[in-house]
Amino acid sequence: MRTQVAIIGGGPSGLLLSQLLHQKGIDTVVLERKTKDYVLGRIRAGILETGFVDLMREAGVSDRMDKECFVHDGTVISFGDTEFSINFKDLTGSHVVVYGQTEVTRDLYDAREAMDGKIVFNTDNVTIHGADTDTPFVTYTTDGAEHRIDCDYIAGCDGFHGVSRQTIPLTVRREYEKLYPFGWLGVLSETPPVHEELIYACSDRGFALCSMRNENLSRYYIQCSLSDSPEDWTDAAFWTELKRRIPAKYAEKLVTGPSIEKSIAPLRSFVTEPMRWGRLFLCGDAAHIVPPTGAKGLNTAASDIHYLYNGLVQFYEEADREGIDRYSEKALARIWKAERFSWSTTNLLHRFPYQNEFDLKMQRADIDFLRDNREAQSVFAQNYVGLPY
Ligand code: RFL
Ligand code: PHB
Repeated sequence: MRTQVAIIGGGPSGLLLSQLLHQKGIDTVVLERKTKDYVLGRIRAGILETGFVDLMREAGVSDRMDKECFVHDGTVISFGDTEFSINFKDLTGSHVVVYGQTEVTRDLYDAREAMDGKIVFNTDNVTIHGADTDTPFVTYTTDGAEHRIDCDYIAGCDGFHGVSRQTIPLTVRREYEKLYPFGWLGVLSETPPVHEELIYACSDRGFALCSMRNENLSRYYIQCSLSDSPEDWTDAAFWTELKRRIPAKYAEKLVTGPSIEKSIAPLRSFVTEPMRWGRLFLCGDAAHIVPPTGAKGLNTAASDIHYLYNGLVQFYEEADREGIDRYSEKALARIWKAERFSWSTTNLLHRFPYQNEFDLKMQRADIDFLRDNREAQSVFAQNYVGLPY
């Protein structure tokens, strides 16, 4: 088989790239290790920057999102029983939207299928060959048979545990990582959200987040120990702990119900450099991870896709390699800023095991400064709604 761009990974990054390139007449094949149902069963991000929304529109897959998403003009930050709002609209003129990663992925799959896009599921042993030559190809097996795809370029959209990053030799690749000493326990429940805006809650007992998917679907998180497993937490224990971490006014009106999903995610900051090796480009979680506190994971994947898509179009339409040659540099410049925001918001709002009384006072002073200072709020808001591409 031959294609122009072989895409490894059928998550949001790979599907969005495939769909955008298709609109420009550029041929792709997507290789996905799991089944479609498995990919759609993962509950992940919930907040989209307007840059992401614009890309979905450009890809021609925004109809349902435009109808069903919720615009959020601000967010609440609380500490103990005190709270304040950061008004994105006043401070930046922009906003974010609530539309889950599951829905984004479903819309992209629907669009790819409607256009007969080539997606191969259940692929094993995906291997990249000759990425640093002019004749790269990818091999894989499905149902015991080996296949080969010859291509011009390879997009490594296969997430943190994929093969693409590992293909880049260690003599070329440099990795930067920070692990945090806690995880997030997340619960999805068919209950109305406790508040119309998200609540990022810092408390003596640890961090909590009240988020949502729609009027009757709520997503809540609490900071938990890395040694915990979801089975350690009954629904009742989860709700009790959440209520203790958010202001009483919200705890009193929180509607609880059975969890329909419960999982723990460890928190990590990670960047690999460069994001290009010859004809292989890394995108999304394959190249970088952020702790979810700033809601940047999926959104940084989208900015990578924006740079790569435009670079590839520039190459195929104008025979100009400038965009692809500068892909890594452009993507990394934006990613490091999202890494900084996600890291600093995580530090601001979580309890760390080694914090002493002085550290706690510093953390509280940071939150008070954000509450009282319009410029500090403006910096937070600019980062949250998304830095320009
Ligand atoms: P994905 O979504 O991981 O998709 C990669 C796809 O590649 C496939 N794959 C392979 N396919 C073929 N061959 C191989 N060898 C392969 N290896 C892997 C995988 O099956 C998968 O389908 O990466 P992508 O597309 O870059 O998208 C990135 C986002 O998914 C990610 O940034 C966010 O979901 C991060 N994230 C969150 N971000 C937020 O903004 N807010 C959140 O609340 C939030 N929660 C989360 C998250 C990530 C989590 N992970 C990675 C465990 C919660 C979790 C649990
Ligand atoms: C979510 O709704 O899953 C969500 C929202 C905001 C975050 C992280 C996760 O910062």
